[in-house]
Amino acid sequence: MPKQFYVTTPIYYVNDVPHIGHAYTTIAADVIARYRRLLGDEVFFLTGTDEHGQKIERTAEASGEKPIELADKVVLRFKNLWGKLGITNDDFIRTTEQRHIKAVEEIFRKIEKKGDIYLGEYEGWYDIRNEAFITETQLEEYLSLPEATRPPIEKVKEESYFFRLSNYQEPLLAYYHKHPEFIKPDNRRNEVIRFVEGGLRDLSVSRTTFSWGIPVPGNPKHVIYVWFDALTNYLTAVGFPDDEEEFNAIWPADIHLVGKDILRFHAVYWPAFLMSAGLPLPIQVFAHGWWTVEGEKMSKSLGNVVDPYKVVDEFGEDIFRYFLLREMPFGQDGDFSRTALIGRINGELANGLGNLVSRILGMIKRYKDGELPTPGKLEIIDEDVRKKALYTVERVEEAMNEIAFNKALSSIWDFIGLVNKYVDDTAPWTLAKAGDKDRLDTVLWVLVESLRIVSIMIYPFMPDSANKMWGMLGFKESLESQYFSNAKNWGEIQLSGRIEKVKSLFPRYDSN
Ligand code: ME8
Repeated sequence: MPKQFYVTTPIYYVNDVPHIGHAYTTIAADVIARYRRLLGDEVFFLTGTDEHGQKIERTAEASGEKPIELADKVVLRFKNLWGKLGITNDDFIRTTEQRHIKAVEEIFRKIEKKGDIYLGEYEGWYDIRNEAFITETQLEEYLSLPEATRPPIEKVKEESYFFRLSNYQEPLLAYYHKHPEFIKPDNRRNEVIRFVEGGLRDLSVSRTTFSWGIPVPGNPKHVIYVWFDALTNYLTAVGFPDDEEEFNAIWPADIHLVGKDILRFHAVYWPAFLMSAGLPLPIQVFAHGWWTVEGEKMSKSLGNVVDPYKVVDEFGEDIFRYFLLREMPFGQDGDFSRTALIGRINGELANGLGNLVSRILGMIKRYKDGELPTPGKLEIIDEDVRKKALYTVERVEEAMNEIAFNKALSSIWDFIGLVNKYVDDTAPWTLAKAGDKDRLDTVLWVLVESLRIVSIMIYPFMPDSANKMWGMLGFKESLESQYFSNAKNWGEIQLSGRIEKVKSLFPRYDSN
């Protein structure tokens, strides 16, 4: 059985409701999953929630709830949102599930057996917001931050189990060098390498001063460090430790998508735990950038947190998906603003794609009574569209391989621009008036073929609009039954059907 393509998002903390950062990574993962399925791959797409730890325990306490009650409530906000955003995850993992507790206990035992866990005492600082132990060097960085944005830190002194992370400095560096694609983008990879070269201290992997977590096997006074617990989710969901067959068919992950702030956990701690446990390492960890909002850092205290529910209710899932992936190159930072959003909707979606679709379908209704045209001999101007279509599909493939969503979309939109121009240049209305039926049919056919290809290419990004477009084209075969390679089969596929109803794909918005 060929290995499944395995893509993950971080599992999100349930102390807070979903925001644009959560939506961003999850949409990106969904686009990759849909694209891979179009390529014909078996895909396993995982997301979920991170429900243990001191932060969740404290948040629950503050609202007079049990941690599990808080988790049960917030998890629905995530699950419902993924439904609204068209997310096609194959599983949803919660770290409070029994299957996960078992997996964490098992990997802890394996690492202990290897001799990489010992009992000691942790004395130092802890950042509860990020659930992170702070080294002396990091402490200086923390103290240099403006107080308003600095995560609160607390001094901790307690008995703790440690993981011998220091033993993994050399193996990790060797691994990064041997696998340059392991950490992306390259500037982030260099940061991680510098961090590891600076020396690794053993990592505290248990706490005793609160209880909301998975007890250390054999010493229930300790709960396992929440990041040790959370990272293991990627194994739990694919059958670890009991279902070896499933595990071998899916693990290792092909790509872990993470925000830049949690790259260290995924690119340093996680591979070290896996090496220690004798398990294969993920193929790639890709760190994306952060959104500011209207030019400002997004924060609860500023009250500018973007609520994905509101954006979807106002604009719909596809527009949100499109904007997030088009506006900011994956891996860099960017800004979410209403002006930019409406600019892209009006310019690229309503005037660009929407207008093209309604123009073409309107002409086929008018001149052909909705019947799909068949072509005569192609002229040079038609051949140019064909060549550009093929060229575009290849650019999209390249861009998707390097997780450059914005490049893929901008190539597709270059093609849309070219097809719009082709309509103006060939002026089908003049052909209709002159009664040049053969030429008119050929031009309309080139246009239908172009829209067919555009539908396939935009499907991973805007599944709903792609399906609507495909449906309006009147093809009997479903878009979901297509492969990405069909976008390269210009003129080779005979799809049957007829155009019935033409509706507008995207509304225009007032720019104020
Ligand atoms: O970190 N722009 O959970 P979390 C873009 N439970 N992304 C943003 C963002 C912004 N303004 N703000 C936050 C956790 N994010 C852990 C993960 S995985 C084993 C455990 C991203 O709920 C951030 O980079 O805090 C991170 O990837 C996610 O949202 C926040 O997740």
